[in-house]
Amino acid sequence: MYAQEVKSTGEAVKSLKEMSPEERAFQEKIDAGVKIEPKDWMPEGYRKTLIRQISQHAHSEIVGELPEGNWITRAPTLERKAILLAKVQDEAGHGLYLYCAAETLGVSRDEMTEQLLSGKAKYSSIFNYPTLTWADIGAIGWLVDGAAIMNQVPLQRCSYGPYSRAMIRICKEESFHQRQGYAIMMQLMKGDAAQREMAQDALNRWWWPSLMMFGPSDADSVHSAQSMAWKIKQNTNDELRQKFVDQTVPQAEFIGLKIPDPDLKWNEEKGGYDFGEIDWNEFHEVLKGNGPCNKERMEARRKAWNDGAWFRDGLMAHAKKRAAKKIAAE
Ligand code: FAQ
Repeated sequence: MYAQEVKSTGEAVKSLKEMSPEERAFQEKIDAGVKIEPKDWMPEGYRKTLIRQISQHAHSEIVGELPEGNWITRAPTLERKAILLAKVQDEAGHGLYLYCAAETLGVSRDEMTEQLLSGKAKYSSIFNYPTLTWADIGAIGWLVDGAAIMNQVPLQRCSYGPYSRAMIRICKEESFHQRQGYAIMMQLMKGDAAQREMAQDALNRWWWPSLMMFGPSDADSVHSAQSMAWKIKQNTNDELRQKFVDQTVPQAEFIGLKIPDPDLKWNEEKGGYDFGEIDWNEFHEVLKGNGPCNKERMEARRKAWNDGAWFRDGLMAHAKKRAAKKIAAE
């Protein structure tokens, strides 16, 4: 099977011969490009992989509101404030579509939140970095949303129907997000020396963490081989990272920004850029909770969850009362 060509440290992908009849029929459906829907039979591993990925994706959208939310009150103009407000609201919407898609796999919203707050579920490493200046809002839109789109466009073709459909809506909005970020950078680069320096400084700080968003290199990716066999993922982490670099370097050059990588060089033979080694130690430290803002981000999510307890309790009490009334009337 094609997926075994991907190097992986994870479990070996079963060949068709090793599969049970049910698993084989499932794999044949996937290979034929038929979408899997919530009530269809699926291997437990497929369900678990999707719950893991979709819920972590949802958490990333929600936690991802925090770095940008930091600048809503300080946006430089009314227009920029309105745009940023709309973008941050979009991210909340993405989180909600994704939580709903995960719920179709039999996990509840409360369980997913529990997993985030207990540290069992991850969220994207990128959101553990601080937003120090207005240019960081440009860099997030341009680079972080740019990387998110690169990863999410293929997810529109994911084999699981509800995830694939959620991604179609999300990608439309992400494209606008990326353009607004690039527009901020462009505007700053047309400004004075201090503004240009601010834009360059933001690129210097966000470039490498953006490359880390695509996940570990293919040799270290635990889940890629199986996820590709199940057509949850269509590309490896390194393939998407390379596409992102190739797309972004000319955009930086066009507005006069310099990518902070002395090893960056066009490679005629491969038709793409060679780039420097990612600091994987930094990536793993951020995943372990030791990034610059991990504690702050989790505290904010915990506070939001605790502050909303009265509202959830109220809703439950109301629902229970209505249910009791209905039973009494029957
Ligand atoms: N950060 O074996 P792989 C956005 C974990 S949305 C943290 O390669 P996989 C929108 C991975 O979970 C951004 N953890 O795993 C926005 C696994 O650990 P686990 C989020 C990471 O799943 C913009 C372990 O490492 N997008 O930005 C990261 O095959 C602006 C081994 O890795 C998605 O979630 C990381 N960067 O591939 C919002 C897209 N990378 O789970 C606001 C959907 C890897 O076993 C503002 N997800 N890990 O404990 C995916 O496509 C995949 O899950 C990957 C990882 C590609 C992220």
